[in-house]
Amino acid sequence: MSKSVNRVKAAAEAAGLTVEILRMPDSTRTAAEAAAACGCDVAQIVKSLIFKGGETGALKLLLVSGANQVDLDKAAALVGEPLERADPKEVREITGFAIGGVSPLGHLTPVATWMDETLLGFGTVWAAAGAPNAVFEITGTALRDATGATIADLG
Ligand code: 5CA
Repeated sequence: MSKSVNRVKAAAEAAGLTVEILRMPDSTRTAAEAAAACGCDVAQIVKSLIFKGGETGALKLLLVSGANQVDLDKAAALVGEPLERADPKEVREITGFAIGGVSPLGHLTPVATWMDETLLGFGTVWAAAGAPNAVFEITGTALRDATGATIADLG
């Protein structure tokens, strides 16, 4: 298992979660691909999107339902500063995850996190586990608790 997948596993265990990380035979790099691989609705896929604060330069993590597009004005109001898309190289260096495999859990650096309220509307959701073919299934409330995310209307 890759280092970044192991970090997700360790973070889940540290949070008291019993999650099974699945390595899929097909890509789960995008929400649509992940939904096809997991056999779930795209709305149940957790997009782990990294943005950068325009004032502080700090990275922010937005966990967004695959059915929704982030409303950057709403998100900026929640976060308290304008947001821009983070550069993939910086994402890799600071979070330890490459785009397509960014997980809600197991970041190298602690990151302030918000979670789309839509994700609480399902029995379970599926999130990336540190690689573009690795996922895990979790309830929305467990995901919120494990990440310490603030629930918000992000779409
Ligand atoms: N593994 C799946 C879901 S389980 C996944 O990681 N989906 S994702 O939506 O969280 O990650 C793909 C996202 O990465 C895209 O929605 C997009 O917002 C972002 N992304 C793709 N290309 C770039 C890029 N060049 N720079 C910054 N972000 C990017």
